[in-house]
Amino acid sequence: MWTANPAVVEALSNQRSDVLYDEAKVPGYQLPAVMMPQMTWDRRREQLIDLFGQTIYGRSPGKPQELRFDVLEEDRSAMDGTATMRRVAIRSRQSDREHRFDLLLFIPNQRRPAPGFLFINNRGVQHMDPTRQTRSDFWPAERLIARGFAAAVFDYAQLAPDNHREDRWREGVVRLFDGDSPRRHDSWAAIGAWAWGASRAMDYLQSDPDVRADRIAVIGHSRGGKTALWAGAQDQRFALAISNESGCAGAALARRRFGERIDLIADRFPHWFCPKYATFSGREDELPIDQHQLVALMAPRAVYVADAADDLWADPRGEYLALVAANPAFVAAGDPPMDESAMPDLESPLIIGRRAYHIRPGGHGLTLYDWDRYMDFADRLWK
Ligand code: GTR
Repeated sequence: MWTANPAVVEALSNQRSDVLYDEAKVPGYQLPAVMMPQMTWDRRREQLIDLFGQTIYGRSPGKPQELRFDVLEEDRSAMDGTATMRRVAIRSRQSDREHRFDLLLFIPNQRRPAPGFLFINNRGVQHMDPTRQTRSDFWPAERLIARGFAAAVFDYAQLAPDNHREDRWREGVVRLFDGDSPRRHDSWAAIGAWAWGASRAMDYLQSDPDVRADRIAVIGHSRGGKTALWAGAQDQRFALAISNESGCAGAALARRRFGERIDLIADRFPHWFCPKYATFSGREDELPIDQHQLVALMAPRAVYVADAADDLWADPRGEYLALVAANPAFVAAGDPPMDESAMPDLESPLIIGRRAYHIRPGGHGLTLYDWDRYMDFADRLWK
């Protein structure tokens, strides 16, 4: 069973004495129930999504009044002839306002229609070069194509700039829907906007005959991982959600208060959440929900949660425990339960039915090791 390296715990604790990195000091807590007696999972799902919307991410609008896809560019012999590249403009219209963001897509020429990974790119367009002159391990498109997966990506900043100064984050789809109206306690914000983008990308993927839209994983790293979970929870078309080191407001249990906490995240990134969220700073036990329920919302679909050993800020154990605490929803779907005391060691991926977990050595990042494990899991789900 994995336990944090004491030297890492000590170093991080010395850096920030106000942050909890010591497992022995985690407070006792009681998690809210995943399922409710006398309530179908469909009904409970709606209720939970409503609660996450009201409390953390804000309530998202659905499709805009008008939605259009324009293929801007196509190259049938991309990646040395192994893939077809498409660049698609996804255009929305709502009460006389317009918005556009772009989806970049590579489809393997050997496998059509192809299952795929939709990546929420939170680290800049240098990781998604359509010409492939610049390549990146953060989004290793060639590697996905070589294993027969379509690789789709969008730049999250086109949906909502990741910047709270002068309300810059409103300048994407938030303005499209809300104009300049003042925020309510449950208004959506940047994470909601990025997740909305994933659903509009899925709208396009469903229209592309070369893609198996019923076999799409939505994946993101860190803030992108929080977004992937929220997108997957709300949009049941995603067959798999992958959270890479998503941490606080992602896969990590809030009630543990380990590593990053509500007060810390809401202070630095107020634009990610609805205004209500910050009011739970220091009152984690009063949250009507916790993150294991977000993970559970993937049931009966699949979910992969992964961590890095030195990234205690994201609370690896708290993420594993969230996956375990989602047991009722997955067991009801026919999976075996996961075991609290069976957190796997480094580089020993654990797959229990529709849930998977791994922790690798090293720090915060999305690596080829992580991608390879995600593809292994997808192969297994969709063989
Ligand atoms: C950090 C933030 C984390 C995580 C990370 C990232 O600064 O505290 O919640 O989202 O950024 O996105 O890389």
